[in-house]
Amino acid sequence: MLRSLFLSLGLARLALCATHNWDVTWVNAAPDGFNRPVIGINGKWPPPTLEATVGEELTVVVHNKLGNETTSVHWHGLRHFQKGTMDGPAGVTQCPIPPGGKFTYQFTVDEPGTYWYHAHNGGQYPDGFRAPLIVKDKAAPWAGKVEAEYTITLSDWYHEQMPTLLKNFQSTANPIGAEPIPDSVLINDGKDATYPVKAGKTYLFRVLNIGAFPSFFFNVAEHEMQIVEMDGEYTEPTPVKTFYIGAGMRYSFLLTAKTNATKNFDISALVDTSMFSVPANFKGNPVAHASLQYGSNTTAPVGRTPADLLPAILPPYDDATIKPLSGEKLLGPVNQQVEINFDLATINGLSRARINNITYLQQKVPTLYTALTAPDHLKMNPKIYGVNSNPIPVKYGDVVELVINNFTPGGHPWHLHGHKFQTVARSLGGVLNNGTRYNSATAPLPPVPMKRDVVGVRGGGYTVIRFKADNPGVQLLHCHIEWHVAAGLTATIIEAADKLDFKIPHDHLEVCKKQGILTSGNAAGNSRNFEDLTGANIDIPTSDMGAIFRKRRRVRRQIEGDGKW
Ligand SMILES: *[C@@H]1O[C@H](CO)[C@@H](O)[C@H](O)[C@H]1NC(C)=O
Ligand SMILES: *[C@@H]1O[C@H](CO)[C@@H](O)[C@H](O)[C@H]1NC(C)=O
Ligand SMILES: *[C@@H]1O[C@H](CO)[C@@H](O)[C@H](O)[C@H]1NC(C)=O
Ligand SMILES: *[C@@H]1O[C@H](CO)[C@@H](O)[C@H](O)[C@H]1NC(C)=O
Ligand SMILES: *[C@@H]1O[C@H](CO)[C@@H](O)[C@H](O)[C@H]1NC(C)=O
Ligand SMILES: [Cu+2]
Repeated sequence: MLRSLFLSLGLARLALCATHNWDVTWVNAAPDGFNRPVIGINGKWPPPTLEATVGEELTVVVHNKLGNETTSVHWHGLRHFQKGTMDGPAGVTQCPIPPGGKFTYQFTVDEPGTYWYHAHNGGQYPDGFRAPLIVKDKAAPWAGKVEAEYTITLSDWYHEQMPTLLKNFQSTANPIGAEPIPDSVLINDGKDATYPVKAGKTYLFRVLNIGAFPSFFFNVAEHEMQIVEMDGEYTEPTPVKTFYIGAGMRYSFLLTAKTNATKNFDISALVDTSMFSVPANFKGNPVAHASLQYGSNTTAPVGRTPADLLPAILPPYDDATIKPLSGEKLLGPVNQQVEINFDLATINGLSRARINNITYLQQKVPTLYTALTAPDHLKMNPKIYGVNSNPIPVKYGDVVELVINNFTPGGHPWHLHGHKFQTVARSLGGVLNNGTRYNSATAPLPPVPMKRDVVGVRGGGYTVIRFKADNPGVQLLHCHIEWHVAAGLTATIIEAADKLDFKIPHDHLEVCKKQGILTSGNAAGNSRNFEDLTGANIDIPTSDMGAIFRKRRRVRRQIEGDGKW
């Protein structure tokens, strides 16, 4: 009786939805001691950690009050199942939100776990617009077993702002594409975070790499971590000494506090400086520290050095050995296999990334809007999306296998929007395992593959992933290193565009109109003849900051005449 009364008053529903109003503005912050403008929310930085419960509807109304930059928000890891209008990448599923503009994101979070949100517009998020998004679950495998839950963010940090860093990076003065090197690395956007624990109790830690570029080795002194979640996917409990976490990835682990500790313990995130073009040019402390604090003793433990950490790091453990708790079996048979061959090339004097010889360029109409407005018989024709969006159509219900071949010597964390995917094969690296290509006919495939939404592809190696195309929409596939996104390391999965069953909300179209951006037509904005791509974006922008960067030209390991990466 009481229940039906609540229902009729709409209270039951109220409990399951939350509205957040965000004023996005510049604020000042000094997370590593250096004061600089950063992008905050409602006057605060770091931006708030969003918390939701699985099944809840979230509404976030974004008011862009930056004054001088456009923005957009991506909900990293949320799949927006069969509702792809809220995913966030500007130029892909929406127009950028102009200064003064308002934009409503509204979606139901249907999967529990550790996610994050970040700006997805012109390389903006490393200026501070990123934070965790935690989807709680009363039925989580650790429910009732943990004393408390903690969230730990890791990131690189820069004193210069992204627009300047990006201009210098994509400049003819930097033809080998040396990435900007961070000034420091942070835990929880600051220094000396402490995590109080009580003897004998178990805690859940959620660790997120919300950075722009490097990976980290994460270790807690003299404590074992039991991994229970990766990228929102519950895993079989897996004990590890250290894990390696690339940009965009998340790991949750259980840690049981000692019963007889007489001191506090160092928590370390060691940045992988080998990813930097010249490791010695990183001038910060390569280890970000926090402390595991026992009882009332508030004295910080002695922070460990990279040399101290080395024994715990080697040999590097392989995340592919961690299985999803669901036991989900290898998807198959494969209906469509796509090769993603990526490399570097100097185009118009700029260091660009290419996928199958094409560098990604945003098109004149957001790709989702092209899909929604194209005639039915052309929706799955890649041509209409523009050759430089690297469009890959996949059919509804198909098991798709992506073979990602890395023709650069560096490792890259690849992210797919709209799905958690299975990783079915990964080579050790070296120029495609010394000439051995992935062969689906002979490769030994795991019966239960690991599942996540960002996966490492080793330098000169391959990683093979599978997913079921059950989420019609436009899903980006890209390296999560923000510099590489700027250099064009992105493809666009045109997922069952012939089965799209949603409409664009009015305020989404409004922000386009305000800026004169077309909301219908092919990649070139032609809505009369979708097969005429005249005017589509095919030219690499030539930005050249010139002299400043030229002075700091770096000598780097070269491969086949290209840069390192
Ligand atoms: C926008 O304004 C902020 C705050 O004054 C400033 O720090 C930032 O550099 C500006 N951005 C651009 C692209 O001019
Ligand atoms: C705490 O107990 C463990 C396990 O019994 C033992 O190995 C360790 O030496 C003890 N440590 C201290 C500081 O007493
Ligand atoms: C408190 O913790 C510090 C750091 O681990 C340790 O050096 C010190 O011995 C501890 N003090 C006490 C009274 O347990
Ligand atoms: C890429 O271009 C090169 C020549 O520039 C050509 O040899 C190669 O076959 C092309 N590869 C693909 C996948 O189109
Ligand atoms: C590839 O071959 C080279 C030369 O034979 C060898 O030094 C290297 O270890 C090999 N790499 C892999 C990943 O097998
Ligand atoms: Cu990359």
